[in-house]
Amino acid sequence: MSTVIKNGTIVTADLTYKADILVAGGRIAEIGPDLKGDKELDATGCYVMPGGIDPHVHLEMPFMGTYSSDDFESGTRAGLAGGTTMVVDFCLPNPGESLLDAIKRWDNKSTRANCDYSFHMAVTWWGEQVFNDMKTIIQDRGINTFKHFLAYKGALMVNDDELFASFNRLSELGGIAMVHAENGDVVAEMTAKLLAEGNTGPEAHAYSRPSQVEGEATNRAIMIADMAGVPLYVVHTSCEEAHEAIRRAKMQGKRVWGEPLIQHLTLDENEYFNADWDHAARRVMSPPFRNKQHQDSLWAGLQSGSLSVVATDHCAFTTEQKRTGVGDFSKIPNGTGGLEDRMPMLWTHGVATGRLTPNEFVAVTSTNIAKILNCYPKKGAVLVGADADLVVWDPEKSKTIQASTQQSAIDYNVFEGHDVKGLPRYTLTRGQVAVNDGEVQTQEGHGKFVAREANTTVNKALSTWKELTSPQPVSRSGIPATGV
Ligand code: DUC
Ligand code: ZN
Ligand code: ZN
Ligand code: ZN
Repeated sequence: MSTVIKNGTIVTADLTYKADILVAGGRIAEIGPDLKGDKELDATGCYVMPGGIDPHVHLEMPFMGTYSSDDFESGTRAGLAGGTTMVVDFCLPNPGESLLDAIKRWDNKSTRANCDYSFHMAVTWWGEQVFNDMKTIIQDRGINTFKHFLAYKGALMVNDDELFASFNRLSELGGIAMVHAENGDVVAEMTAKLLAEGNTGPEAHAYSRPSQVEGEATNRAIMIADMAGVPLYVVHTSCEEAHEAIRRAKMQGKRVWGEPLIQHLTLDENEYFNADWDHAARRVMSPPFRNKQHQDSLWAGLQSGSLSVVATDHCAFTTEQKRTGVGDFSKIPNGTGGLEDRMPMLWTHGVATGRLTPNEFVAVTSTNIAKILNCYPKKGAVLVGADADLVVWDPEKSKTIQASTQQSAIDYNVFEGHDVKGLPRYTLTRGQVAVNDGEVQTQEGHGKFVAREANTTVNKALSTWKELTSPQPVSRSGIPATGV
């Protein structure tokens, strides 16, 4: 059965034009005027765009003594409701566990996905097994991105020697390095000091991770990636110091990308102050929300292209889960939701305010990350042959965000009460209608894994450094001339 999307305006990362789209067999079969299909979806007054890709989610993730509450079913349903048609989750091996065993657990969880998905692999420990498994994960499993936590000391954190070893291995194999960039040693010290001084409330979480810890770790990761010759993707860039390091690296010709979250773009540190315990704790995430100056920096980065992708780090915990941290902020499970709201919030605060063009919106919500992850143009494109992951976007449709009507499994929403204008009329996942005239009609298990190949030829870091090959012995004789 074919479906035709009629009377809409197609918006891609670089073009805006009027045409119909014929969808058949889960893919885009034809783009042009006056197309006919078995079924019609009316896109009058709407933009037809590539479905959103959220490259940073944690669904049913074991973390801080519990599991994040949205799983692959509710998480992808939330995504589709908001126009997101693909998510990328992080597979987290336990200490000492092989990467191949860890991926089996993620394979089992993800069978319930309503839309397509892929995985990043996390490097949570280092050893010969990980070194060997990386090759299999890249070459046989189609996972070319590896995340490293520079924070969460004593749990997920890797040290610089491990980081350098892993980056070198990725450089050899054509993978992409990712980092959660916060200095975990400094955070641990500051946390202990704050607690010892009696600062136990959720606002102390923000004080324990100032922007400098992120700026330092981002710059360190960039320098280490440069020495290893590996491209680097910095997740949840939340502050000017980190953005500055990324900007500088880009100007120097290094292949480095930064990913702000919709939460950091639209919510600020006041959420932790003058707020009751639950309100503040529900917003505890790492990095924490920042002040307006940092927000302005992130918006400027999206406008200038120094920041490339808007994600969510969707990692949703219920109020009950958050309350584990009453009396000790360091025990509050870190994480916030955003999958359903990323696209409407970015449209409302980005496009409707004139900060971003609709084409830039498509670039930062879908096309840029599809290219970085090496799944373009299967994803992130409106092209014949591409997967029919599409959103028919109604710029006039509005709502007030409310937990009571959301798809997510948790009992609150960090954007509660925000008005958004710009919502999906239809969302299609590989041609199947998952949002039908605003109504969510997902199919559990419809989602398929998206394999992504490594790119060994062009995916090197574009460092200004020479390749660090074996050093040549230098023969010197005599006394150096003055000044040498
Ligand atoms: N930050 C969070 O807030 N939650 C999940 C992991 C992370 O890095
Ligand atoms: Zn992180
Ligand atoms: Zn994360
Ligand atoms: Zn708002």
